[in-house]
Amino acid sequence: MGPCQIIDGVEEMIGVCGATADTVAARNFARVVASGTAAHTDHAREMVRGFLETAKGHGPHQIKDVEKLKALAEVFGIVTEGRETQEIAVELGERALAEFGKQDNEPISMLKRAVPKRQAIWKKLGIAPRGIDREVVEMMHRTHMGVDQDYQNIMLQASRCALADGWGSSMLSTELTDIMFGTPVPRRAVVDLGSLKPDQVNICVHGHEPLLAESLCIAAQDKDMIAMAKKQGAKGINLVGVCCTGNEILMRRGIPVAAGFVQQEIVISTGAVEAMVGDVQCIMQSLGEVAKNFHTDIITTNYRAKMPGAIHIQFEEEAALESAKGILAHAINNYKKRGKFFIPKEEKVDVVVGFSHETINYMLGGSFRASYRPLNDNIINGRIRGVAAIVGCDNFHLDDDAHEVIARELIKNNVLVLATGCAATSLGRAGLANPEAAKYCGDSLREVCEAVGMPPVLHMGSCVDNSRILVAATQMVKQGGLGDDISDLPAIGTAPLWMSEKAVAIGQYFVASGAQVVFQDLPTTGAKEFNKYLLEGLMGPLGAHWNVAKKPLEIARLMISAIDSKREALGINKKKDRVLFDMDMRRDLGAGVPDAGCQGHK
Ligand code: MSK
Repeated sequence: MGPCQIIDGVEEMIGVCGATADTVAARNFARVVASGTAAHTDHAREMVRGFLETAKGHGPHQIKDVEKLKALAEVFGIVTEGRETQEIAVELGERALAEFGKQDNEPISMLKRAVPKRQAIWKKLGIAPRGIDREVVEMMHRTHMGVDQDYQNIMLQASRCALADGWGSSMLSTELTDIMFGTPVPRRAVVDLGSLKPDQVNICVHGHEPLLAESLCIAAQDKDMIAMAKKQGAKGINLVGVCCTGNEILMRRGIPVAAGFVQQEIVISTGAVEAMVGDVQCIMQSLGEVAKNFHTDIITTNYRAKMPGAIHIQFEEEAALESAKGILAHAINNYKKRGKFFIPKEEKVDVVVGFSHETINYMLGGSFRASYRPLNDNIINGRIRGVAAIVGCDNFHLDDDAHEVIARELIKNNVLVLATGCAATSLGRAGLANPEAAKYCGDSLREVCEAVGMPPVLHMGSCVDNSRILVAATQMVKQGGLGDDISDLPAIGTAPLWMSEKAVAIGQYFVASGAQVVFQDLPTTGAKEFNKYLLEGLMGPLGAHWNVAKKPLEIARLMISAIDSKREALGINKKKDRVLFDMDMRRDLGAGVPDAGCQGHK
């Protein structure tokens, strides 16, 4: 009678209640989506609450991107003309907070940003999310024993729940975080363990919510805190990031990322870290055990996430700066206890990060005529074969260079790569997120990268920031020439080393938005019909489906072949003679290429 994990064809083919393997697997899969959505949603709620406090003038942060504030206010139908920034921000914060607990049946506001065809698909299927929390609750209810027994119907709610994440909580979090802390712009930074400093107090910020990390960044610049560090014999305070909170401060402040998910224990084992400060998500319980061998303190800061062996110092949002200083003081007092340590010198890789969807506009379109036109034109004329997202976690299932192998194969075949999360850290470490990596690209992508000075792998932020990819894909469709829905774009995503439930929620919101995704496995293979439905059947209602490929190169080739199929459907797959660029043509590249739009595209 459960909890049920039954497998097609193995002795009992149905549960005592009559549930089939397909029903059971669909329920479990949908619960994974709900859990991932809940994680992003709870994170986003904290960010919205922090934004509202900031809008009201409380705390150490400010409204940094007023233009973006107004643009988002318009999505919510908030009047901006003739109003003070603070007034707009407070109304936006309140409206955003209401999206979580909305009880009417109207779709959440951000869905309006999607292209009309996709909105119509959601409406027809009845999967436009209504309230963000409500979709998680309904998913949990419908997968309770004896409720929804039809795997196709379960997947409708799984899609609605995932969309509440992608177009709801994650998108709200990214946008409001940008407004508050600044929309990322390209900047040089470093990744990996070499970012630890031998003669400074090293503090790692780990987890996901940038409210803590940003407050620590401000506190670390405080002259009293620096003086305190010097009194202990250190030359200063060195903040570095781990996992996605690292990506948040890397994107906005250029603060280095020391490690992704799988290296979090290694950072401590350098012996050079005074404190690892975490909030929520992806923080291994083993850190406490590893830290016992060193002077490092593990400091938990969120009442939701405590662990044995850690010190808990609650981060109080209402007194953010004071909380941050208290945490830093604790770490500083640890400096004198540092024993033998080892910081690998050779591991210090340059990256160029900060590719928000707005940056892509300016980068390719120029500051005077920012648009996605040049990107679309370069895809239409074949210089860029398509766009691939490499996102999500790292784990120990596959070869640990899977991200790199996939990315190298993609860029070699002229596919532009967008990266987020620990995948982006890993690609940064592999040396692919800087403009010099253009040399690894196929000829035509290399020409584009060199002309614009951009890396072939664009670091777009943390795992919550996958919503940037939804916006970028939507902009590409709206720009014209590449069909009228995300499902028409020569674009595809992968999370080859996924391990977090959030990655499954992300995968499902991409599929429900019309984008194909590839994972290396799914926990559904024991239920043949349901598995087939995920890998093929979702194409019918959603225009996209999941894919599975085991080996990194297989994943890359599947992605290239999916991109080519979309190019063929758009009629832009004709091979073009290679044209050598003179200086004028290179200059023009940023504003659209001479023969753009002449390819007979739709
Ligand atoms: S931290 S969810 S391991 S990307 Fe966002 Fe990295 Fe995956 Fe956690």
